[in-house]
Amino acid sequence: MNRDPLIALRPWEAPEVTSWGRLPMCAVDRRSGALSLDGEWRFQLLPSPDSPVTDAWGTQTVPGAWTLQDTDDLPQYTNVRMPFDAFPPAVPAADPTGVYERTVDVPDAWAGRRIVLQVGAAESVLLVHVDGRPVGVSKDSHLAAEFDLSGVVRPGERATVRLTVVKWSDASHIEDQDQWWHGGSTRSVLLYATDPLHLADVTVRARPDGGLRVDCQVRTADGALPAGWYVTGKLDGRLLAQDAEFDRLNAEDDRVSDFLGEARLTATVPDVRPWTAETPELYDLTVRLHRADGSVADTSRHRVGFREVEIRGRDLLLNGERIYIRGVNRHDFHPLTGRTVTYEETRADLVTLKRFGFNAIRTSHYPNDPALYDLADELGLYVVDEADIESHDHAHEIADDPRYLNAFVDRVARMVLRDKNHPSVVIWSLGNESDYGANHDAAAGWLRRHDPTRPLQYEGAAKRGWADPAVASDIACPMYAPIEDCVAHALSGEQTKPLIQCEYGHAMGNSNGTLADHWAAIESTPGLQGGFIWEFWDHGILQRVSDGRPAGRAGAGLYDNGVAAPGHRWAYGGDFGDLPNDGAFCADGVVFPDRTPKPAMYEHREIAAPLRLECFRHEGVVIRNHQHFRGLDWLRAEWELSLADGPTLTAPAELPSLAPGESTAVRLPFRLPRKGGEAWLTLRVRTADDEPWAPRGTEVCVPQVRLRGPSAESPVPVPGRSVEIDEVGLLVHPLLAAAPTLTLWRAPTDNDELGGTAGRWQAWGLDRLVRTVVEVRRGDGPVTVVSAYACEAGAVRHEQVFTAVEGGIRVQETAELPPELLDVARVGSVFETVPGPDLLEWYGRGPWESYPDRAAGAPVGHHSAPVDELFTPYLRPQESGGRHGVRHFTLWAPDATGLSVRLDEPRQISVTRHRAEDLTAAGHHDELVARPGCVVHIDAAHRGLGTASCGPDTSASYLIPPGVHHWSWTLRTH
Ligand code: IPT
Repeated sequence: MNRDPLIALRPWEAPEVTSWGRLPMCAVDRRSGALSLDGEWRFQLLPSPDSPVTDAWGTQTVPGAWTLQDTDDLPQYTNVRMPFDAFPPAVPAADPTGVYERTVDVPDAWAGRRIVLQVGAAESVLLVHVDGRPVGVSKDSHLAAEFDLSGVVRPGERATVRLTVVKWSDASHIEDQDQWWHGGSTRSVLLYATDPLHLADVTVRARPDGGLRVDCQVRTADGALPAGWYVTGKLDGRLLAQDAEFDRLNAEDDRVSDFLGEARLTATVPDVRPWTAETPELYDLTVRLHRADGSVADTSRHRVGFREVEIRGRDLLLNGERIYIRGVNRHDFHPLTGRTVTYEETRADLVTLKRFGFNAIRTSHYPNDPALYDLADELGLYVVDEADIESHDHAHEIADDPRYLNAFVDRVARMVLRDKNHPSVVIWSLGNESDYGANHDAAAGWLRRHDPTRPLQYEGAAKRGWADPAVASDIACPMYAPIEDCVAHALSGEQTKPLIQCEYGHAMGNSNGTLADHWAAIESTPGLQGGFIWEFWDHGILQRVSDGRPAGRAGAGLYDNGVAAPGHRWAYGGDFGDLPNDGAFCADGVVFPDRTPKPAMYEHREIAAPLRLECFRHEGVVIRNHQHFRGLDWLRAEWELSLADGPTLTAPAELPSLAPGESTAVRLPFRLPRKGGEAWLTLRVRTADDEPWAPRGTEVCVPQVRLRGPSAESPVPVPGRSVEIDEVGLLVHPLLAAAPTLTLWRAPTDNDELGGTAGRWQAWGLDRLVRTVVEVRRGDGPVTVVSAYACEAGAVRHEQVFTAVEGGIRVQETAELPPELLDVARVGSVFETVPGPDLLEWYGRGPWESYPDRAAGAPVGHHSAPVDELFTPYLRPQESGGRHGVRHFTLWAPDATGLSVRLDEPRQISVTRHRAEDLTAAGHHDELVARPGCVVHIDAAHRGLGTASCGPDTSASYLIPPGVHHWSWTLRTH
């Protein structure tokens, strides 16, 4: 039996024990001036917490997960289910336990001071020993734990700090978030000293009317407070003094004691510049605690934002304004280091979000690294701060289990105590997917008393009734609710709370269909205020293919543009031999694992555009300022007029001066040329100066309006010339390696797979249509080929009429889908070119990938890109690389030969190096082998993408009806 008292207690199977010897959480930041204990620590991994520590030490970098640093305990990915079979609070006997040890030279200068150890994060139970003596225990994997070492270490001497981190515990059952399981000491460790007389906490409240209140808690390490202490503050250099009225009232109420000191600073700041996500104005506050003789015992620095959050009726207001929440769910994530993220990496995440129009983050599903909040304050992002509670697999059992009551209250309270001074935090969240029970109400009760200045939300409570005043959620915050349900609720007359979806728009693979439809509904329906896309990251871990191990920090730089370097891949569930696992469901973000934005990001950017263009007859267009708080002066713009059959003209734009919400008509900068066909007016909008999140000249949005519609092309037949068609009715053409045939199928997207449509297509046999020629009619002019494409669900009649026209061949196609083929992937032609063409030029939506229900962010114009760059490398290969609304395109070879296609009307196309079956067969991007030629799809109709991998499918208007489909195109060679 292990004689260590911390081990003997077995705190890893005792949910009532949330900590022992841990200091209360507070908002005083001790990072600056502290001694960093980050770096190499001696390390060994034990098979269980009660196994004896041996002499076999290796090393590990702290902060870091051992699962990513060359141990045999590898990452495992599960969504809802627990990674082991044991009912809460039990854990398996095999319970990897990391023992970290290092020595610390405690500075001489700390004699007489209070010395504190801070462990930034440990998954999932932390036991602390110093020089062999038990010091403390902590749970709550994503918040720091502090321990007073004053009586334990001696200044001027060396101490040995041991952190024992137990991976599986009772706490794992309430940290069952949809993410990789890791173990380790994953945030910074530090040691700091304060005067025994110190600021134990500081609470700042700053309102947009300039009202400022700073509450200070003053303590000594032990014993009584010395007489005569007082606090002062400085706000941007202006001195604030302790509030005598507060002291007098406290004295009258008998609220002062000789060991609990409370003081308040109050002020009214004139002409305050309020904080908003658009205008993140911050003031520097320094709070000083003085001894009676005026000398400074302690100092605490804060950045203050003057702002106010309130719910009025069913509107969430910031500084009195109803705001839209353009949010995303974000995990702390990095493909090399897991949940260990640096300040710079977090900054890069937030900068990316700002550049793509996001204004809010839900810290799914735990309090994030402290840097996130500092950066959100500074860059301007609203934060829903979420407590580390998710008991998904055993949600129902745990929500009312009194053994977990402490943990629920503790986790919510510690988050609030840490983050309460951040202006960016506008809403608290009680956690995620944990059903709803008395433990939640207990936490909500504490929270409402402690911080009445912010609303709280909890999806599990809200779903008991979006309008129910009794549940612990001030916001109706459903996940993945269909647009129609949200609109219906808002129109029902029953709505009592703002409706802001905590998760929507599941970004798995090629997804985010109907985002624009969601926002059209939100912006036209009072009561709807936005939501948080699920999610920011694709959680692919960089893996060496040779030995299947995580690349870890050695993988730095071994990826680019969303793709892992040769010999590497982005691992998802199962790739580390992890069982059970939930496969690629962790690859569901709007950015690749290296933060490369997916095309869906551009869709979001345009939907969130600060400036809108609205059509206004022929002489001008209407410009609208679509922000809440800012003018347009931070933007500059250029007009573009792009003609389908002509050049793109540009002209400088003078942006009008508009207050938020205002609009005005401006004259068209161009005279529309009589020739040139279809015409689009685009405003290319960039930052006028450096923004904290974007250098001057960064593109912000590209709104556009159509000035003239397409004109139909009527190619002139060349009499007497006919098209070469072989005996089985296939087009013979020197540049085609495979003639155009009918296809009704696409490589299933994650939405197609998980939403069930792919299974139906498979059952029908759409992936293996069998073509037979019914008839080839040849004459003087056009050649008509009638084919039948058979599958389990019936036969599709397909007709192609080939006509020799000036400069090429016109192909007129008709497909007749029987009524059984309701909802196919596409109706279109597919052909392959000979090797050679490698550059695509097109007029249509672009430059990035777009689909029928994700096309709002891709402006119509002339675009070009290398064929290899048209394809989007989703982690699990699937339909990808499509371009919507294409009117004509040319495929060029390096020797300036090529072929072009002109379509009868704007259609979906794709040009890639992969057949649909190649994509379907591959499990990872690195398994794809590029074909030498191009695989070209021209679709009469292409099914929308939707978000059915978790949430609603696409809307009915993006489905393909059975019946007759016509399309035609003209092929020319150059
Ligand atoms: C929802 C979870 O909250 C989130 O963590 C993630 O798993 C997401 O789904 C899917 O990727 S829960 C789901 C049961 C709706």
